[in-house]
Formats: sequence, C-alpha cells, structure tokens
Amino acid sequence: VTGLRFARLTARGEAAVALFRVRGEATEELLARLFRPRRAGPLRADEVRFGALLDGDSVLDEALVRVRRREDGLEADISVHGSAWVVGRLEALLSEAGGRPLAPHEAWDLGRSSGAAPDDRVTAEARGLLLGAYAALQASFFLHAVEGSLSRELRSLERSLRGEPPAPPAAVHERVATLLRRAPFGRAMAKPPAVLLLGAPNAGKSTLFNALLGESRAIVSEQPGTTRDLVSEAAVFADLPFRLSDSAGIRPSRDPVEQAGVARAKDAAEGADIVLVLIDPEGDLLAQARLAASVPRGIAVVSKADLAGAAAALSSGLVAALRPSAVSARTGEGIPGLRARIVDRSAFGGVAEARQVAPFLERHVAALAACEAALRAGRTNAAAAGELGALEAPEKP
Ligand SMILES: Nc1nc2c(ncn2[C@@H]2O[C@H](COP(=O)(O)OP(=O)(O)OP(=O)(O)O)[C@@H](O)[C@H]2O)c(=O)[nH]1
Ligand SMILES: [Mg+2]
Repeated sequence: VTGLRFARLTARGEAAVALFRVRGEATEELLARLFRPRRAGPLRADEVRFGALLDGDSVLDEALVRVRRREDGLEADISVHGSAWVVGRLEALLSEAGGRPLAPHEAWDLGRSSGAAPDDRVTAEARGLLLGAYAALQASFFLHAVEGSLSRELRSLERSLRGEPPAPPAAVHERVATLLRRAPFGRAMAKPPAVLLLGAPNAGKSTLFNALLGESRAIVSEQPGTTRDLVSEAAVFADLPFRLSDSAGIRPSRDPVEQAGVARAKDAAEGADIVLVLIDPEGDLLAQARLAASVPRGIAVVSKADLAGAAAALSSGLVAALRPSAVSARTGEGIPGLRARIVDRSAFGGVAEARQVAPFLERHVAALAACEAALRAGRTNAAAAGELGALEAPEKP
C-alpha cells in the first residue's frame, strides 16, 4: 500500500499557476471528493479536465486535473491559480487527507516514469542543492554531482576496498585523501561562505554592502547608528556563491536597541568565515586599527578612498601594517579587487575547476574521515568500505 504523497512542483510566491502532483492509492478517492469536473463523467487517463476544486461546501478555485495510471496507483497533476491563499489551502487539504508533502528534489522522483531507478541518496542530495543554486559555478558543481560524479566515485572506492577488483591500497588511500582535501570547497558550495561587514558607526559598511551586492539593499545615511539589525543577502562573486551581511556600527551605547544590534554584530563576527573590518579614514585610526587587528579571519578595508584624508590613513603605520584594501563605494574604486580578495581568502580560493568531484555535506566528510581513520588504524579494508557504504543507508525519519 502506498500512502498519499504530494508535491508542489512550482515555486512559492505569486504566479499565474501552481502545479501539484499527487500519487498513491488514495488519489482516486481524494479527487472524487475535491474535484468536480465541469463536464460530468469519469476522469480518463491522460485527459486534461477543467472543473472546480472544492473546499468542503465551497469552491476554492478553478482547476485543471490530469490523471495517469501507474503500477503503484493513480497519479494526478492538479493546476490551480498560484495565489498564496489557494496554494496554502490546497496544501492543507492534501495534508488533512493524510498526504505527505515532499521536498522539491523528492518530487523529482515522483515525476519519473515507473521503470526508472530512483536517485541514490547522495545524488538526491545534490539535486536538492542544485534547485537552490544561485551562482553559475555552484549550479555547475551540483549538476555534475546530479550526473552521478560523487556517488560513482564513492561506490568505486567502496568496491576497490572490498577488492572488486583488487587495487593497490596506497592508490585507494590517496583517492580518499583527495576527496577529503576538497571537502572545504564542496561544503562551501552547499553552505556559501559567510562574509560580514564590521566597523565603527558611519564607516561606510552599508554603502559598501550595497556596492558589493550591486544593489541598494541596506539603508545608508550620514547619521551614525543607522544600521541596527543584521542584514544578510546572497551574493555572487566570480560566479561563486557567498552570503554577505551588514551589521550595526560597533560603539558603546545606552540605547538598548543599538546595544542589541552591536551584540548581534559581534556574534556574527564569531560565526563568519571572513570579516571585512572597515576603517573610516575620517575616524579614530588607532581604535579602528586595533579592532581590525583583533578580529580573527579579518580583512582590513579602508573605506571612502575618494576622500582627501584616505591617503594619509593608508600610509599611517598602524593601518599599513594590516595590509588593507582601499575602496570607495562612491566611485567604485577597489571594489573588484576586494571581491577577488574575498574569493581568494574563501574555501573557493585557488581552486581552478568547479566541476570537480568533492563531498559537499558534513555527513559525506564524516564518512570519508571515518574511512581514512579505519585505513590508517589498520582495520580491515572491508571495515573502511563499510564507512562509505553507510552513506547510502536510508535517512532516519
Ligand atoms: N565620500 C564617501 N562617502 C561615503 C562612502 N561610503 C559611505 N560614505 C558616506 O558615509 C556615511 C555613512 O555611510 P553608511 O554606509 O551608512 O555607514 P555605516 O557604516 O553603515 O553606518 P552605521 O550603519 O551607522 O553603522 C554616509 O553619509 C555615506 O554616504 C565613500 O566611499 N565615499
Ligand atoms: Mg549601516
């Protein structure tokens, strides 16, 4: 018995249509209750029917329904208007009928013909991340993994460790080590590096945030203390994905809201992969240089390079020792160079080829590390193979 499963195949948000796919033995009964075709008569396979989608005694929307017969039950495609209300209500009705909602990448399996083999787990994970890709090289990396590159390499390693066919142990060990070396790169594709803008009030953080993004996202003003909350956006540098955050200017304050913003900025600095610490050439150079020197994973950035005072700030010993980038968000000077420096400093730095095979989830890395540890500890090759084999074990519900 296959339970009712459904997926919204179209994206959330205002749209002309929303398309749902429903499958399972209860589909027929569900349609009898929810759908009233305008022209009476049974729904025949592969016929598109227009009618009313019912919500209890009232009509929720107009709908187009098409059914298909499969070995594992009836499948129905239901298209409705793509409004938040209709979509949310239809999701609720399907859930109330006992339906289990599927994630978009699981819906892919729902859509394939009954004979085809489903994705293995690693490939399904890649497909889920491909759907969320927003940078060109990120999409290309996950497409490569969807084509099976990582799961083939893992299976081939597992077979070699089991001696099918026998391979020199050193060669297998080296392949495992290569995948582990690429782990930071693969992880960064799945979880883009976090880049935080930090600095004194009015240093130009929000202006630089907007310039790096290429859009006017954060509010900018000559008033110090403008930014209170942490503002984060997806950013693309050199076709690679990043997550860029703007923060409240760091200063002692009595205002509880501002204090909360400063606390958030400091927390974010601890979690960030890269912190751009701004130095305002018109501000207190000593205090700002101290802050920049104290922040781990920091890059010092002298802002407002178009101002007359910038040259003096850059040549002051304290600031120069930090090897800062000089940028003007106003003229654009130094922005491309700063983007390149961010890419270089990130886990993407120095990697020439995006379509390489790399583990991209923590659990892949953990399994490879366990496999390597087993090889190192002289446990049997079968034990090492088992660590990789565990990657395809079904997910615990
Ligand atoms: N000349 C010049 N002025 C700039 C530049 N970048 C920012 N400013 C000005 O500096 C002031 C402060 O800019 P913001 O970007 O709001 O500074 P902030 O660091 O976000 O400030 P808070 O949010 O208050 O912490 C504004 O008046 C900006 O126009 C720049 O590159 N050149
Ligand atoms: Mg700001």
